[in-house]
Amino acid sequence: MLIRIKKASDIDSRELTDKAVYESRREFLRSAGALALAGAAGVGGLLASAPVTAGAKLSDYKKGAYGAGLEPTSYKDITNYNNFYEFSTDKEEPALLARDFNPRPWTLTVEGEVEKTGTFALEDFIKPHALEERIYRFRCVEAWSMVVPWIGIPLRDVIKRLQPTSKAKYVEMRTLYDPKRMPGQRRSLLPWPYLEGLRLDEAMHPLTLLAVGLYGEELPNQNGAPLRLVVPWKYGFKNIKSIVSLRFVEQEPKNTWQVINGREYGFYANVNPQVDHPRWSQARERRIGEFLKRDTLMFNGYADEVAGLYAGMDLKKFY
Ligand SMILES: Nc1nc2c(c(=O)[nH]1)N[C@H]1C(S)=C(S)[C@@H](COP(=O)(O)O)O[C@H]1N2
Ligand SMILES: [Mo]
Repeated sequence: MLIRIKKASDIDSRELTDKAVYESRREFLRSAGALALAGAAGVGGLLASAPVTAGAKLSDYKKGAYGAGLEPTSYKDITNYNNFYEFSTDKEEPALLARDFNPRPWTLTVEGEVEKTGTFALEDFIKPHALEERIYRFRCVEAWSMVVPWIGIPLRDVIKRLQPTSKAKYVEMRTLYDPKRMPGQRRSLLPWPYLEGLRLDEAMHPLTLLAVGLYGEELPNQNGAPLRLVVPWKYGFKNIKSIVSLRFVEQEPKNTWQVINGREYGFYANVNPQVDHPRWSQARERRIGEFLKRDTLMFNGYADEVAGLYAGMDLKKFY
């Protein structure tokens, strides 16, 4: 099954939730069903037979100092209203289509301007005793938001251990590319694998988290198991899921949404109510589970912590 709607460069997230994709949904689901059957029959092998570990309780984490006054969005909404194009462009389908994705074992590749290059098992990367809960606001570029009780470790702790060289100015992250396990990758919706980047000082900021869980459990597959980025002052698309590689580089990388449509999606993607998306306002947002819209906050409410990173930059130009 291959649905080619348009060239990837012609599309964006708003259109993708539109009618064309909606109409292809049945066919897509049918094909996903066929895949699950193939797995059960042993054709897809590992897919259906491996134990599903997502959802296991995490016990050893400490409570972080963030989230005072924030009411977490329900577990149901956080895990059934997702953007994860590797599985579907629909918000509700990733929960279903990612159900049999097995995120274990998982390895991470570290490359580029860093002393400790190599391939690491996830377990060597994330030390369980270092885990911390952080309740953060989460703001999608589509003008909806959530509050998520993440569990993870500051990315800075990982980066320090890897010892970037003096040439490392940015870190580039990639999602797994495996069309057998990620049915959305059989369509050329996005240039796979999904890629995101941060300036090294953004990556080293204490708020920037590598998340392995939410609501006290390992990450559900649809939320980016087993490891995803959380940068709470940036739009949702920066928060890359199911990461398999970190690459330290000198030049600013081109992130996936910027490649698709650089006029509408930039590298920085800082939440900013004063800079509208070319086709809609970013001044307000709908918090999932709430009725009335809220005002969007500068840097998503984290201005005190992060505004200094962008001192002197024209945020209309570096959007
Ligand atoms: N690999 C990958 N990462 C991704 C996406 C995606 O489609 N693929 N979607 C992004 C977008 S647009 C958003 S809003 C968030 C959604 O995260 P959530 O489903 O956990 O709420 O994931 C981001 N990370
Ligand atoms: Mo998003």
